[in-house]
Amino acid sequence: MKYIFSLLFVSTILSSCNKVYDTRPNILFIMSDDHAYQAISAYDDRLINTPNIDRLADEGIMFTNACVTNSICAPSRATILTGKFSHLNGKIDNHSPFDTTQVTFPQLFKKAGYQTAMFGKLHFGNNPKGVDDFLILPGQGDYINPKFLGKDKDTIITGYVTDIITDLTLDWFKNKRDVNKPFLMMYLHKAPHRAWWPRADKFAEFYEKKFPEPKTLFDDYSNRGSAAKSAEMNLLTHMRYMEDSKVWPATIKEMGGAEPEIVYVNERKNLVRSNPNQFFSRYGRANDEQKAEYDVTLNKISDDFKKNWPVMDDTQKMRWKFQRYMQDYLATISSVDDNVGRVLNYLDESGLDKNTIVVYTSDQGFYLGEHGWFDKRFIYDESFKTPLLIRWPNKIKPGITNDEMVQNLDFAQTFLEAAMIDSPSDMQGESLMPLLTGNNENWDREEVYYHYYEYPSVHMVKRHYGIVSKDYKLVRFYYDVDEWEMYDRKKDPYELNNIYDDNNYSEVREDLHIRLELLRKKYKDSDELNDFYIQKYLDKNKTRN
Ligand code: SGN
Ligand code: CA
Repeated sequence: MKYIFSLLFVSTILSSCNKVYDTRPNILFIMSDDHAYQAISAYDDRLINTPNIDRLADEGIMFTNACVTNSICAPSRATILTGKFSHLNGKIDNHSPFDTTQVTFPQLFKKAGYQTAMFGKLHFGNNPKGVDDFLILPGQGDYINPKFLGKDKDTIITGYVTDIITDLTLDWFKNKRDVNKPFLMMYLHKAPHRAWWPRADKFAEFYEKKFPEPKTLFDDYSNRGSAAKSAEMNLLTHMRYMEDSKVWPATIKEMGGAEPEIVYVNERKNLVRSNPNQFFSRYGRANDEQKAEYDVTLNKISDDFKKNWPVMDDTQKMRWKFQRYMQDYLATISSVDDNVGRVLNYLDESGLDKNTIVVYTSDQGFYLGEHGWFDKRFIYDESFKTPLLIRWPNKIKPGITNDEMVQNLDFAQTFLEAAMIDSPSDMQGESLMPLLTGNNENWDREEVYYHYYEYPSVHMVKRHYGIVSKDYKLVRFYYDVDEWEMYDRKKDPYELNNIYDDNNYSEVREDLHIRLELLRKKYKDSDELNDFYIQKYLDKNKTRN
């Protein structure tokens, strides 16, 4: 109700000049897919320089403990849209359907008179609700000459996906924006998702670079439970020379016929082998001219592989794969950064910057070789945390850093409050407004809740839930095991020592157990719900067989 009054207030003052202006702020929500905070120079400048994304840190707020509720793509997006945990919005993993009858925050913006649009990767559905205009990638989408799903028709657009999503966004700003309405723009990048295909010129540029290895690249997973040991996301064992490192399929064949290194037996006792079709479904999208450009670097990679692979030991192979991984991953980030720059420049030139809240985040973090891994899913920091930078001129003091435990769960309510729209009472987050406006004394959250479900599935990260405060992390892995882990985040920032059974921490442990139970009650999660989702998984698999 209070917002209705403030709106009337704004309208009345301005209508005295014979025109009613809507002064509510615009929102530009920029999200990339799998962008690790380690690959944003405002957070960490050892790997890459991202001057454009860094502008948001310089001119706004940077959260260093921002995290997700469930570190995987579609569930993260469902949480962002609904303001609810996975166990309530039902999108617990990438496979389960999203219940489109639910209220999502863009619908509330549209209803409240905002003009709304979405371009890029959503990851589920083909008809996002609450957006006036959209072109979205089907599922994961493609990097090269991607297909987009539209309101009226689908279309294939020639070019590189990150540039295209930006072109669409800029075109909307320039040609479709209703100047009488505030806007909500969801500008959603596909990059840097696996298989990390850069634009051809960046591919060539980054192939020449060498990157520092993380301290835990050769982690042996000792002092932890079975989940870290059995996950299938190790660079040496599970990353593929062909599809990931981009060695030509023909070269792989020539080198070993049966592709000795690339085949492994997974937890489900399946033989996993490289799939040339997967390689060609990506590279093969390029037209002849694009292929010619890619081929220059692809040939270099394969020549190098041919020369070095036969004489490399496992340590050297790990290092080789790490460099290849970083070269491509960071090359895709470089395009994201350039394109964010294009959009920020447009805001400056058009004057829209002054009344636009710009948010940069990712659907989760990612491992860039930490613990020897790629991918995400775990509650361990690199995938649990996510970048979060917000600029809002005259509201957020430029250049501030904040280490509160904030979550993607909070986004919907934050945006709604900023736009003076009431949020539904069943949303589970908290508006970040006190932290944005420097009223930190009005923020009293001490810990957050996390729950990951997608198991058994690709990368084989066991189901787990837990509580995380600035100081500690307590986690329960369940389903085919029942194991607890606990970490001292301040003393053990690399999370190498499970202190669950350490008597020096028994009081902290008991306290965390109680707090975890309270959080589960508060957010309405329970063992019954775990059983419900496990049964759903089992039923689905039964019908499949
Ligand atoms: C694909 C990837 C996985 C990734 C999932 C989920 N394999 O299966 O590495 O974890 O998507 O990603 S790939 O060989 O097909 O690239 S998510 O971002 O959609 O959650
Ligand atoms: Ca993702």
